[in-house]
Amino acid sequence: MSVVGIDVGFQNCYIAVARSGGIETIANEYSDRCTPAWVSLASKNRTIGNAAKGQIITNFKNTVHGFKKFHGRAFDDPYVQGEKPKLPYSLHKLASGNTGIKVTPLSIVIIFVSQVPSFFTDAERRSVMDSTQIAGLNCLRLINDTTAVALAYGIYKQDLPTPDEKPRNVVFVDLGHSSFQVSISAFNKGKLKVLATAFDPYLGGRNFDEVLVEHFCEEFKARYKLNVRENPRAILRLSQECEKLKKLMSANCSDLPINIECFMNDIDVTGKMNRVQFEELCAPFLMRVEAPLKAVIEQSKLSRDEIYAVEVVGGATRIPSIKERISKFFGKDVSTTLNADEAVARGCALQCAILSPAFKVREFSITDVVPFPITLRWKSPTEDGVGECEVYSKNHAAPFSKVITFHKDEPFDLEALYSLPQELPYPDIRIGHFSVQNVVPQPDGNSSKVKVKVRINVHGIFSVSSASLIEKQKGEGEDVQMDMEATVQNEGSYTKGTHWIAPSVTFQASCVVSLWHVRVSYSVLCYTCLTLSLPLCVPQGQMIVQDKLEKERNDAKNAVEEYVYDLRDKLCGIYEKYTTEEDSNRLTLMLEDTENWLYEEGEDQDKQVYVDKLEDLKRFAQPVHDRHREQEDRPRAFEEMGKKI
Ligand code: ATP
Ligand code: K
Ligand code: MG
Repeated sequence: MSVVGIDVGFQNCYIAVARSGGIETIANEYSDRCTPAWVSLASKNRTIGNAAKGQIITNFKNTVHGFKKFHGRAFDDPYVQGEKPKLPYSLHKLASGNTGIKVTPLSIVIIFVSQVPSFFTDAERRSVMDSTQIAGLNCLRLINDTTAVALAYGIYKQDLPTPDEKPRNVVFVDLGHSSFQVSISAFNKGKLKVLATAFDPYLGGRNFDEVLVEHFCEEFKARYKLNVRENPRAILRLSQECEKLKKLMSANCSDLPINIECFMNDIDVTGKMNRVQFEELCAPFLMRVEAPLKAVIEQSKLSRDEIYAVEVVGGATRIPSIKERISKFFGKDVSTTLNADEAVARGCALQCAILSPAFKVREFSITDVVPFPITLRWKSPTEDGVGECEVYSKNHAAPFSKVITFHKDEPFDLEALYSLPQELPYPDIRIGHFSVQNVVPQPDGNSSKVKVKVRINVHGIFSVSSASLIEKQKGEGEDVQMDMEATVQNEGSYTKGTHWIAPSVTFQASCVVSLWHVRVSYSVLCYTCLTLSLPLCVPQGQMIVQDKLEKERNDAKNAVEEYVYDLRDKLCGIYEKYTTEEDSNRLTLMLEDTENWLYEEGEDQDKQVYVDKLEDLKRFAQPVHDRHREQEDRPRAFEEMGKKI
């Protein structure tokens, strides 16, 4: 058994492993502990990490990054639509309504999963569970970024207050490439309790890169008359240079240069920027740092002087003015005692070691929170047609099960949804639809008591997990629960794809809850790291099959492409004298159509589609082939005949 913690960031991935000597962040084949969250698909192979990132300029259409936020998202989601024009690769709508990435739909996450899975809340977390399942990984827990960091902070502290003393309250801030998360945890010996979380799901280092890109696009337009926006490769190169510049400015106040040779139209470009200018340009983003800090402290009901420390992690917290703002808000210096890049992965590995029987680790209990309140809704003949109750309030402890009692004389349906649409990063508030079946009235005709159990599990996933009917015993006024304790046969079944198939839940008793529909297409930003335990040799069977299929598909596509080029060459060459002008024009047109098709609709089709296409082409061109062969063969035949004679 290997005990592993994985942090799949929007930009960077880290993997930590528990060993007998402690937690170790492992290095990739480039001896780098940071692996870019990039995948590149060339026609015949795929690359991951640094190698993939290296292909961004040459193979930008098929080099994918930033896919973490597409987990479980509907294609029509405003976030997805907003990202679309910024991406060098294309997105498309899957049959389920979810977002697919055009290189090889679905398989993008699968491919990555073999190395490092990624994920989030209901829809996203389910999507991640699919991915880990497909990769054959055994995911023990999905854990909050900031909660993993809190664990990495707390577990080694020898001087935490005893359980009956006042807890030590620590703020954790994680500003990554794409999102901003804050939490407050209360520590006592052997345990941590998250008090509150807050976030800006759309604030991260990338915004600062984009500000610089925008600035230099304008500048280069004015100075060099270059329309950079029209050239995706130039934008990519400029983004890389701007990110470097941004990092340099964190350590340096003076003017810093940006130089790109042969940027566009063989023109070399140069520019400069200093930190003061940079902060002015980024003011709108810098201003957004405060809101989550304010929200988290208000929700925790603590005063600022009850905060013991403010620990910052995530690459973008290195921007000096971000640190200043955080420090000013809490009225104390920020601490950087944790490894800003690796803390999440290390916390995950620690959690995994705690959960794994193979390791003896100090016990440390974690209570997390529900980030968004959840409501159950049902049809009701009395309460204006609809009854509802909030089952989990904001910051309610998680994982957590609850029992809700209904008085019913027939089967009924329950709908779970997020209570506060304005708090969600997505427009879709639905979580799931559940049906409570086999409910009958009491023998005396009165309605029955039905106890319904709801649960937020250890991954932060919500479900209606069981229901039971309570029968009144004759003669006695008391409720007695009959022997109909529910047994859930399987907690959920996962199928290939990015959508989750509802679990079939069966009960021994007459009362059944069946989840008949869960189509989730929103997600929440806080669950972004994974604790998983995987056998020493990861079963990659499915991966290999997937790769093999992908290779065959690509080969079939290439065969079409090669045929197009080959025939085109021959039409102007050896076939020229065997085709009429009309035939030649017809074939040329068809080749052109096929070529266009390959770059558009035909870019991403099943193997059979390419095989059929090739057959079609060959059939069309057959008469020309035949005529050519006949002509070639005739003299040869004569020759041979001559020899015989
Ligand atoms: P997320 O958590 O949003 O999914 P991530 O985990 O991939 O993203 P991190 O690795 O924590 O993100 O941070 C990457 C970001 O930090 C990038 O935007 C990067 O440019 C920025 N960054 C790293 N070092 C510095 C620095 N010295 N100064 C400014 N920004 C930096
Ligand atoms: K990271
Ligand atoms: Mg991160």
